[in-house]
Amino acid sequence: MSRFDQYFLMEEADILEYVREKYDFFPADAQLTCKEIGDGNLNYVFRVQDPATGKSVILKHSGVETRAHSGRKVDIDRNRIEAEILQRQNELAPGFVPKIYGYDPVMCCCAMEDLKDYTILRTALLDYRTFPKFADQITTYMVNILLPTTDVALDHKQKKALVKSYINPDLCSITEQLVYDDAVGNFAGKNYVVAPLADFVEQEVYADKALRLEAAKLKFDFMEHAQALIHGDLHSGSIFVTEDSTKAFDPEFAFYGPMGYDVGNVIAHTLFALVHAEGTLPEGDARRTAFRTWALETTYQIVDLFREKFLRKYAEVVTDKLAATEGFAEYYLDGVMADTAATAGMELIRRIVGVAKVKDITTIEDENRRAELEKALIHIAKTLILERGTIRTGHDWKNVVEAYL
Ligand code: SR1
Ligand code: MG
Repeated sequence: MSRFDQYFLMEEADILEYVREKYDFFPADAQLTCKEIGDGNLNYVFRVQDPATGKSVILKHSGVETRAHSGRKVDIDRNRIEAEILQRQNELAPGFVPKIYGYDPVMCCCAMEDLKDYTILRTALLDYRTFPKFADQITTYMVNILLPTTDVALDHKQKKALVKSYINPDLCSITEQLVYDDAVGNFAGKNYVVAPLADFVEQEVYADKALRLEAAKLKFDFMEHAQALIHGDLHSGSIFVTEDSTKAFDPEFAFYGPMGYDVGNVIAHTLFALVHAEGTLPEGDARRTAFRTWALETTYQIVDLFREKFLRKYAEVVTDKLAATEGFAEYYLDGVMADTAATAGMELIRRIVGVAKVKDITTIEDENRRAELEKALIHIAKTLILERGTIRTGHDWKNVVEAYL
């Protein structure tokens, strides 16, 4: 009999006892420390460390309710989905995700590698740090983890079994509501924006019928297009970086969905980082110029490198005979690029008007400047959504982004 045979929400002291009982990472006499370090909306993240050796491990533990105490119940199976997916992704893209040491379905607790030398990408970008290898690394990660999970590459029965295994209704419901419904309709009535942006959002977002129709189409595409096993929440807070390395984590929103959802998310948050620099550094500041150059180049490189690597990988992994027909890979990629543009557009709008805002914009203190930049992003977002079928290459993205920013 163990205290950990039945689920309960663990705190730091419980985690210390739990680690000793379940794992043999540390010597029995080690004076371990434990600290809760999570800052996300959903889970608890504990670092357990042996100060004598510096050795440490991360324990990610799910509660039945979000840690934000929103009253929202979220299936604790998300922890299983996350652990399994990270293991699968480590096989598909070795070195691009943290290592998983174990998963406990009773306590809904996953033990994983502590990436102590890494910084969360958003934190680094808010400090105006730039990462010249990021576009190359994140596109390798996305192509390598997405394409091999599709019907293009997998036996179709095996793929359908995966769709079933990774069905993730609670987390998908959050996305359906926050990214689609609330972004264009404020259906939950909880949206808010800074005062100088309010009229603009009423007219340009909530009252725009054409935009709402496209958002409805995109929401149903998100729900119905079981294309690839996607990360599902690949913003800059879900990515760790060093100068030389990129690792994606926190795939608890993962499910079978449109792969452009991941690519579009990455790009939306590169643009948020750009706007943060433009809104917080004075014009003419060398850091602002350097950051702008990096953020814009990175945005366009992500698109072009993804395209290039996607077509190369497609030829390598395709097993479906019809999907190998000349011209089909390009047709398939066009669909992914349209989803990429549209997702980036929805993500930009929802983070500006909705409840799940990002520090990139909330830390711009001058409300007028913030509203000006948010308007530019909303114009970009609307173009990305309404004209998504024509925005395919880095050059196409440049035309859209630099028309407003
Ligand atoms: C209630 S969760 C709010 C947001 O945080 C997550 O990271 C997802 O982006 C979600 O939409
Ligand atoms: Mg998260």
